[in-house]
Amino acid sequence: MSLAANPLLPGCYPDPTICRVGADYYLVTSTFEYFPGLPVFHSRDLVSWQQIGHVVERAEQLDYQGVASSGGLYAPTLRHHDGTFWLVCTLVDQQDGARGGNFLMTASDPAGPWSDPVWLDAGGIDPSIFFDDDGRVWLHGTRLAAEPQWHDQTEVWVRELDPATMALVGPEHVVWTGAVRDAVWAEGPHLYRIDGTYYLLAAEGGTEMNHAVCVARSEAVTGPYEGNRKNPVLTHRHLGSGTDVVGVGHGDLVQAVDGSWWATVLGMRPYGGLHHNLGRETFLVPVEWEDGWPVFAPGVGRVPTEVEVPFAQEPRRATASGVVPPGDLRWTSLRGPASAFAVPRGHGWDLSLRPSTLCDAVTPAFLGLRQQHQDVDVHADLRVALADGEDAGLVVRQSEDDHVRASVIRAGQGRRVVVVHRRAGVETTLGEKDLDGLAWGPGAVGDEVAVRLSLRARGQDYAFLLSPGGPSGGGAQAEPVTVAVADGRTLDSMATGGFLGLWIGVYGTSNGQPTTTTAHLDRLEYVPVR
Ligand code: 6LW
Repeated sequence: MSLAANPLLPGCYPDPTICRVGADYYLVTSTFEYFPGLPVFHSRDLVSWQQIGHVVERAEQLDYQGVASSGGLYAPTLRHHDGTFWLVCTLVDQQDGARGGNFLMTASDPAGPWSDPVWLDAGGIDPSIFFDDDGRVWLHGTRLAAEPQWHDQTEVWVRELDPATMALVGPEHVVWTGAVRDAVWAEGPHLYRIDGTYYLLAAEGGTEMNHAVCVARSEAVTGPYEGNRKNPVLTHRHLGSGTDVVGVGHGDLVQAVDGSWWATVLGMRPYGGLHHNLGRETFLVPVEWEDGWPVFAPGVGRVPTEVEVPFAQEPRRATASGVVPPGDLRWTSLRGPASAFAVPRGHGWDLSLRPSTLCDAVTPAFLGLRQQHQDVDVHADLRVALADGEDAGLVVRQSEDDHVRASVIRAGQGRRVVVVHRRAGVETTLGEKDLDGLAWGPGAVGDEVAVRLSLRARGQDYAFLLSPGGPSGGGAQAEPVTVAVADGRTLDSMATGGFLGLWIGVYGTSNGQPTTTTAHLDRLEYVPVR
């Protein structure tokens, strides 16, 4: 027996989808504008999870340049059938909708490589795929109702997919609009056949405080579906905003090797008020069957902090910590591969500055990791000889319009570290230090400035610190200087809108000018405190 600690995946890992192949479990989550996209995790026991790859890792696979933050890759579904892994997902382009739609990719190894997309002739979001025992394949998804009876009413549709041609065939069936009248966004549907009955699991209420998991069943895959009178079968919406986990919904079911049932769901952990800077995270919930219906977290009725997994042998996963080397799968860029501007070197990266900035919905020179812990220290040892008008540094990122940058800047001969808060597109300087005026000097060789920029996140206080850098690791010895403290309550999606948790990363830009400058990130350390 072993205990799974919830969340299974801390940080921005929303819309989890899970499947089992023999003794192996695989899980994928949404990634929106980040690249590589759709991380694939593996476990042998539902307790310890290791990332093994990404579904989207080639620029040619999908083009999401220009797609603004919180557009991009939404709510995937992962399934395995007959030796092949199938993934369906939506690329959302909120700007003009000219690109994107629902697509399907396949792989023989879930670690990759995954195929190029096959675009599906189906609108809406949250596609899912179901392989019936009789060999037929059914695609389903959600979209705004054509003739809504209430605000944000959606409908879940089901249509057959011909796996030979990957084309949708036959009539479409609208099977579900939610369990509760007036419920917004019946979404994230998944079909299963269990003991001969078809089950439809779907979220509703929207992916914030009113989120819920509901279930319906039918004798035929195309319906009619009968809702469970106990719906919603899992929600935290009645627990109030003061509860530890909120917004629980978007479930997917898996049966373990021993016959037991489990669900993955998303939820948020607010702190410092109703703010959830880590985003929507992946949780595990035990499921049992009673009278032909699933009961989520029996006897408890809510997402447990720890889940007993009787068949698990392995210990809990080690907490992520320390230096994050270039090969670490946590590194992500934006909308395209980091190889366009970054080269691994030693424990870190050489980062070629780009004219694009963090405010542009393209691939700026940015490399970051999810903030996975409320209290965390992140240290970036950075060396750079900037040209006039360029800047490079550490950033806490929600989006193009909302982030805080602690940057080395050069204006004329003056070199400074400046902390700028971009909030809803408007920039405010929170603090600055003149590097040339500091007693310890910038640790510079020639024109090069060597500094350690640190983020010390303690709850909603995001302090940006500066200490001397350089190969001697001076940053570890000198007492850091606080440049500014940003209020994290302004950065989470409750404050900014959107679907994402925070990322912490490094960046460099020439602010629109041609450049040959390379910033050297000697190493980045991510050290969780709590
Ligand atoms: C996703 C929807 C949802 O498409 O949020 O929580 C949307 N559920 O199913 C974006 O993650």
